[in-house]
Amino acid sequence: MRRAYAAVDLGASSGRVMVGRVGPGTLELSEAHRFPNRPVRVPEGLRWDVLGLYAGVLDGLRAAGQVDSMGIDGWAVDHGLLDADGALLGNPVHYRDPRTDGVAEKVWASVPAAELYAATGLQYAPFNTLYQLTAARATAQFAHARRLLLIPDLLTYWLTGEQGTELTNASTTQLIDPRTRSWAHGLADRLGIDLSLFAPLRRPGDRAGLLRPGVLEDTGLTGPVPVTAVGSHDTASAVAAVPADTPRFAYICTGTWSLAGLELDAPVLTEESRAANFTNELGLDGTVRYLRNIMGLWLLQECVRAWGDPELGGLLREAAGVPALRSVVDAGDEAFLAPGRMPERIAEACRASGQPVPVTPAETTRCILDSLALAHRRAVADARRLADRPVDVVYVVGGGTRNALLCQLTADACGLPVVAGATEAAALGNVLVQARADGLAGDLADMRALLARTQPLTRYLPRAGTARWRDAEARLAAR
Ligand code: LFR
Repeated sequence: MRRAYAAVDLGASSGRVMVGRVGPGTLELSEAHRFPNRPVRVPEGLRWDVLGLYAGVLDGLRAAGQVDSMGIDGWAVDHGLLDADGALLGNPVHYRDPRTDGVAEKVWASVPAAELYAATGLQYAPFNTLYQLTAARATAQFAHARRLLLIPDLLTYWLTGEQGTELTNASTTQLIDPRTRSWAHGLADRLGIDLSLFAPLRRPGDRAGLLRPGVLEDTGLTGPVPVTAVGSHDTASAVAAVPADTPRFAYICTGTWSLAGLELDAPVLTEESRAANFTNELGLDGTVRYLRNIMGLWLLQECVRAWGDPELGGLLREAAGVPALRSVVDAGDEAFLAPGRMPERIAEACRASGQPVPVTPAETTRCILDSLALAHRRAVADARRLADRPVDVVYVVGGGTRNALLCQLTADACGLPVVAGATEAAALGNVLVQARADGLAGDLADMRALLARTQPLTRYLPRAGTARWRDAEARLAAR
């Protein structure tokens, strides 16, 4: 018997509603609806159009048709604040909004960065929820806030009327202790953060609620339709869907970000790990997502936007013909976080480091892809060293798997075979957690075996010339 699950996956540039049909040993995924996610710049700053996203979810559920359950995953750290009546206070702030500039330093004055890392294992990123809350503290909106819901939990609340805080996404707030997998009470007390702002924790596989009658009416679905908590952090769902057939793998989830690292069964909280800015986010079944955030295809998306949206295929073909590794930038650099002027900012970074300045779109594209591959190489090597784990193969999942040049360059740079597939990894992980809650899938290894059997995978072998990547890495480090 086959069952149907709707997976809502919200990315930084688009949202989609996918339908996964799962039976014993079978899995098919199809797209019901895709809609743009366009952040809006208003006088107060950069905001998410969360009502537009919710409308997209409802449209998608209608297009999906009758399903046995649904689940939502999305990007991390961002949230809505609710008042005492449960109404949303304002549009959620975008993690690229500059309100957190300089905030981390203020937090570190009361809790040093090393102590924060020891308590939470979370990388430094200016947008961690902890810093966003600190930035919001003095606002009128915050004074009225009685509840904070992370974006997938906010939409789940609108769909079901039930409030919760899903654990994998909660781990990106920097208020969770990755050893106990529960709130870091001591840290929150020291920082004056009231944890009762958060709804109770729930875990992937838990029942989050049922679609409200009004939602059934809006979508044409017949109830009861359960909403299942999935790995609601998109990266948690994507890592769950890495189709690995060996434990000796590294993964790179590619999309707006590249998230590169290892799946571990315990966090790495050493000072060396903090210095390397590795994060210990929580995954399914007691796992830890030990990874580094790399700017990812955001760099290219922003350039393409600046160039007036040329056709990507042609641009990538031209970029493949540009000589390799002429100039590289640090694709982990926070300087690239904000939107705008990306081609110029990349050119400036090359100029400032005494490298040839890319001029044409093809040259800039090549610089970006070489830089991403180099950052992938560094992240995989650092993760192996810091976690003391062997790696034989790198799995690339997510939207970047469509970019064959990036996959090949990643194999070359890492000096390891790359297996690319599961383009809609987050949706696949989302579906499988729902199927498992229904008794149709087993443990993580079982889920991965099913994916390895059902997803088209492409293998890229490293080409000769690893030394050139080592040289480029040394060049970048010397600057
Ligand atoms: C990827 C992602 C990353 C997170 C970033 C901001 O979509 O969720 O894991 O660091 O977005 O939320």
